[in-house]
Amino acid sequence: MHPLLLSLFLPSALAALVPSPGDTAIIPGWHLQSSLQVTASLSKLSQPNADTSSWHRVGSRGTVMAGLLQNSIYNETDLFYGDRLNSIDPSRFQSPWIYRSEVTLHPPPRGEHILLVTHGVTSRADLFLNGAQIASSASQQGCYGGHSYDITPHIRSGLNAILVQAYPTDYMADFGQGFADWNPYPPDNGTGVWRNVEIKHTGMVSLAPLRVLTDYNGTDMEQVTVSVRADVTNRGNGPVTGVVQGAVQSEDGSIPFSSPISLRGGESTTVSVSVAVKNPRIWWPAGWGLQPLYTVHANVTIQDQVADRANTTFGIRSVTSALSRESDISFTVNGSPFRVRGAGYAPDIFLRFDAERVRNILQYVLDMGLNTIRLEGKLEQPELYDLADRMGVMVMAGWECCDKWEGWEYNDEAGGIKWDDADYKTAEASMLHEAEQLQPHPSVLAFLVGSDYWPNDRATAIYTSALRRMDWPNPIVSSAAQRGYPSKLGPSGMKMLGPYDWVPPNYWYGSQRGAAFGFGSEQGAGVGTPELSSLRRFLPSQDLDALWKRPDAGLFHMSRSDSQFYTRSIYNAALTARYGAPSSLSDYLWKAQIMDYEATRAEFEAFAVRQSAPRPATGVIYWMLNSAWPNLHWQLFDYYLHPAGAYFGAKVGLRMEHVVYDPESHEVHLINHSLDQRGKRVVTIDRIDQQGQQISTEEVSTDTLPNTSKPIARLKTVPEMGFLRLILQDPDTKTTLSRNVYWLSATDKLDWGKSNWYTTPVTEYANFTGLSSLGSVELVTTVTMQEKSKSGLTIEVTLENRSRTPAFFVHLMLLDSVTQDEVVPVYWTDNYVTVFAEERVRVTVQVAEMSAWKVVMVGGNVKRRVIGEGK
Ligand SMILES: *[C@@H]1O[C@H](CO)[C@@H](O)[C@H](O)[C@H]1NC(C)=O
Ligand SMILES: *[C@@H]1O[C@H](CO)[C@@H](O)[C@H](O)[C@H]1NC(C)=O
Ligand SMILES: *[C@@H]1O[C@H](CO)[C@@H](O)[C@H](O)[C@H]1NC(C)=O
Ligand SMILES: *[C@@H]1O[C@H](CO)[C@@H](O)[C@H](O)[C@H]1NC(C)=O
Ligand SMILES: *[C@@H]1O[C@H](CO)[C@@H](O)[C@H](O)[C@H]1NC(C)=O
Ligand SMILES: *[C@@H]1O[C@H](CO)[C@@H](O)[C@H](O)[C@H]1NC(C)=O
Ligand SMILES: *[C@@H]1O[C@H](CO)[C@@H](O)[C@H](O)[C@H]1NC(C)=O
Ligand SMILES: *[C@@H]1O[C@H](CO)[C@@H](O)[C@H](O)[C@H]1NC(C)=O
Ligand SMILES: CC(=O)N[C@H]1CO[C@H](CO)[C@@H](O)[C@@H]1O
Repeated sequence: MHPLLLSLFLPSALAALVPSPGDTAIIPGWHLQSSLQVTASLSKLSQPNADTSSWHRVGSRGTVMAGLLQNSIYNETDLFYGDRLNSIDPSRFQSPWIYRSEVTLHPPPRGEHILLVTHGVTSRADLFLNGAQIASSASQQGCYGGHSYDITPHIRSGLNAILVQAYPTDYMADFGQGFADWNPYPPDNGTGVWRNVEIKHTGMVSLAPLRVLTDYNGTDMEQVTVSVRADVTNRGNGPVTGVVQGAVQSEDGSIPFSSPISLRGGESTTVSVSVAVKNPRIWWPAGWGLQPLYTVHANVTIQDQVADRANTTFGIRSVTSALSRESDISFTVNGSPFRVRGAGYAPDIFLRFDAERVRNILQYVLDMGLNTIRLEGKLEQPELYDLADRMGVMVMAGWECCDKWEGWEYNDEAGGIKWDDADYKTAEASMLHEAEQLQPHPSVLAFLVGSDYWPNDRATAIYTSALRRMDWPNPIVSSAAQRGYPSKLGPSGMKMLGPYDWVPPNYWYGSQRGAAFGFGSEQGAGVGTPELSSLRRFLPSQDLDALWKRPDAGLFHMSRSDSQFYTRSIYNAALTARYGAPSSLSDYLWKAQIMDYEATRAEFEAFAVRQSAPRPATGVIYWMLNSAWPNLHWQLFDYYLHPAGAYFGAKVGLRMEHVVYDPESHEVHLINHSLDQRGKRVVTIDRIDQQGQQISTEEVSTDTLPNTSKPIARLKTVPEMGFLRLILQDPDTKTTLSRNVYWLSATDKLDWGKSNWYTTPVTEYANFTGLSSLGSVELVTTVTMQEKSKSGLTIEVTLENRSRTPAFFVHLMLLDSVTQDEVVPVYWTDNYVTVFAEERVRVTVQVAEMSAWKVVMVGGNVKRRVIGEGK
């Protein structure tokens, strides 16, 4: 082994990991091996001298599959290609796997303690230290089961061996993180030490993670009371007195606090200390304001000696929820109605956590104009919540469906397996642990204690008392659906009525099922087709062919083969009927991007239009934001972080100030999601025919109001085929706030009565086939680099017509001139644009630093060409 690598795994014999009370350290890495490869007993193997040099080396946290990938036993590029994931024999994951580490520790002085702290091991684990078993899988259960074990009596001076035996995971029988029908399962079902394990050194009294409550309620307050809650435990047998002290810190300075404590032997209690924060800095979701954060540091001292320390960051903000007369849930943040515009987050299929990747994902969330992500039972690493706090993205957390987590009397979600007494204990430990982790984060909007189904009364009591125990400051929602509810919590106020597969844009303007009223917890037209550059990385040529030649083919990179969404049949039937049969793969993908753009734009627009309706649309979660692996649907950008049609449709539909056409009422609506934009606005409504001839133009002057939508005009006739261009301007500054182009035809006819849980069928499709035979046009383009700095570059592209015929759905790509690959992450202000006669459309693109670039333009009726290059 490389000496450098070796040194990473052999802790220096001198430096103890946690020398003083108050110190906490993550076990930095593990040796990993299958129990099938191990002959020695676990008590032998967990002795410091056991030889595991032939085992795999892995980092501080990772599932078994993540570890095997890290050790090149498998290759990700290869596993993601075609159906090669199927080539892995799952039987090697049906036996336990062993994680072993050695760390330097010293037996602490009398009265001090060393704790081993877990945050969940999937599916359950036995823990050993220096030959002794310190916990068994009877208690260390579930991917969120966080526990701490006092290991003081077993500590030796020098190297100490820690061994974790992780048991296999069956999603139906064990508390893991399952993927339902999202994608094929990882062969190990997520088994292993997927979250960090820590060693903590405390004095006689230990301090649990801090919780923070404030009395801020959304009205202007000159002073806010911040209460810091700390659970203190006397680990000794005799009484002890001491002081909990600390400070709340911000840019404005530091406010100290302290509170004497007096504990009997073995006693635990909660200390609550309050400080007054004058002129509080309020935390806002992005788009509404800044994200100022406060820090609390606290310690507990006994006779002036620090026994333990803790710290956390928090934000001052307030979240509430309420049910309307129709039982629709709505949220407020800092007193203003917070319309959830969100999407479902997927972790990596092997649960690998790359903070930079997650930061990019959240940056895409903000770039599109979304304000929330939903974690459907995929509660992440702590870094995700820190990022969300700093970036202002709200997080709707909760448990997952379709497996062990919902093994209730009244459903068959867990394949019929019901919870036993031990399961309720695991659920309680999981809820306590996750609530404790999430409690101080200002980004957390709510916790959903059920997903497709509500928890039974026994589980509800356990969940709610665990949340209360952790001073949960946010709404608790009984499920993400309307199927039923525990009386203790009442109706969820959320609907889960589909669709999950393709529906036409006017679906969202209906009055049934998933249409834009109330709160849709997971719904969408299922779109998210990647562009060719991404598809080539995971689809063999026969699958690329199948995409456009075999519309009903099952595809391994759609949902699981046993699911409704294994084929693209519904989508493809609509694509062919509406845009014409694909003549090639590139024609198919061009049409797919048009379909995807229309679908996401319409969903978000309808929820925006209906936010001020008599039965308001209060929130929507698009199903989904991203995928766990390279996928063909249910995503707003692909696994490789390439944004395509679905992304830009969403981005248009989510604009802060926007102008929208309702295809059912033929009304034009002015949308405003902001809280502080007020003033005169002018909307220009142009009707243009397929040849580019202007049919009519109309200008409407109006005043805009915050957080509302209102109708401002109505089209009198709708042409068989043509375009509608809406432009929203601020007349004072002459700036264009939104430009929105629709292609119109007679709308699709929906057969609502034949709706099922995943779609509503169409009996007559819109006819956009004419768009394939628009005459070819030439665009005059200019590409200029506006800014180049260490932080990246900004390039401006302008597109100007040279003919009367519209240039339809023009895709712009920024390539790295060296690799010829598209650059990601990439932030285009707009893309897939349509340019009319006498019009100049200007867009900009921002990327991180790069050496040489070129911009390529491609579209249905413009010739593919490089339109600009630079260094
Ligand atoms: C995985 O395989 C691909 C090609 O098959 C290769 O280019 C890549 O370097 C491999 N990755 C690793 C980590 O070995
Ligand atoms: C993973 O979970 C599924 C669903 O419960 C189960 O059928 C499968 O056997 C599990 N795989 C392993 C390796 O245990
Ligand atoms: C918020 O608290 C202040 C001060 O206690 C009170 O006057 C106000 O009515 C409260 N507002 C709401 C919305 O509860
Ligand atoms: C304990 O907290 C007090 C008050 O914030 C602080 O002054 C002191 O430095 C802290 N001690 C340690 C060791 O962190
Ligand atoms: C806060 O506590 C964590 C451990 O929970 C520690 O890693 C970190 O260094 C502490 N931060 C400060 C500023 O003390
Ligand atoms: C937002 O709209 C609501 C009506 O839905 C209104 O009561 C509230 O005052 C508005 N908030 C702001 C900040 O204007
Ligand atoms: C949205 O509301 C804000 C806040 O009042 C206002 O400044 C802005 O002009 C409004 N925009 C539109 C399009 O209504
Ligand atoms: C769709 O429109 C085209 C003209 O753009 C027309 O030729 C065709 O017949 C129409 N298709 C149907 C099914 O109406
Ligand atoms: C740059 C350019 O050629 N612009 C043309 C756009 O189309 C109109 C006619 O509709 C011409 O007048 C412009 O010259």
